[in-house]
Amino acid sequence: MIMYKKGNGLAWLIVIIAIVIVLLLVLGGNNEAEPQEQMTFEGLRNIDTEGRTELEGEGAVLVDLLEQNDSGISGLALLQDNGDGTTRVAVVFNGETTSTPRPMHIHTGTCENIADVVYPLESSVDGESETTLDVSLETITAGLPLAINAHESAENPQNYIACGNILNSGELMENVEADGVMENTEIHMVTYTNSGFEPQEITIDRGETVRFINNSNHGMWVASAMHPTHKVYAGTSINEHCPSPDNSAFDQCESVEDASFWEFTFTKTGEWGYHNHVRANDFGKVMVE
Ligand SMILES: [Cu+2]
Repeated sequence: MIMYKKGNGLAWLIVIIAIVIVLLLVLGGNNEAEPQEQMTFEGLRNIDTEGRTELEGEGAVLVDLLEQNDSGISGLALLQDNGDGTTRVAVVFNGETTSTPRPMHIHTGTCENIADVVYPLESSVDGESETTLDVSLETITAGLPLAINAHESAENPQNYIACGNILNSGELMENVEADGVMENTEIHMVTYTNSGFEPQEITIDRGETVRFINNSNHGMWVASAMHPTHKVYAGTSINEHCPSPDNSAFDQCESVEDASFWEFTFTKTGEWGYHNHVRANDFGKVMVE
């Protein structure tokens, strides 16, 4: 009798687990099939860190457009894949005071070193612009480095008013030569903005590289914990390991302004805290497995 009851209970448990699994699969499948919600200009203007993280989690790319040449105009661009081989690019500007249309393009290169136009965008009018590009977001980000640039007016395109580097929110595969063999290696992106490092924590495999991209208005000097000695990763202090031409100390050893990046390849497993040595309140962590 007792044995029979036990068996019965187990059977019910299996049935319930099976129902839960089926429900999860069905609901999960539905979520994936839903097209991404199109963010309004108003929504983009008022987006917070949580909203940004959510959008980036859905595969969208956000680009901070920083003021150039004292224009007083800065903004945010959102690139969202429409799932049909097209990409929506929505841009909002703050500080816009005239109704002059601002020509905009996606260029190759970075804001520091801007090159040819790859994708023209609709001009921004009253601080708003929306374009549908005939390419998938994957195709766009495969062409990095890219930058979104806004020009003063059709009459004065040589005057830039705002610019932002397009940074892949995920990873970038890069061909690197190791021991004479071309290998595909993963480069993880961390963006340094005016509000700190993003993402603040990442997990990578040993031997992989993290690219720290300065997309802020000030200097970036990535350095291992602890400030100010930077001893944790290398075991040596800043005075002993800087300058570090072999780049083995997890210390950038200098502050670099403008759009630029610094890379570090982690050869030791562990949890490696770091900070911006010239703004030590901004910090992050790389978990190497
Ligand atoms: Cu420091």
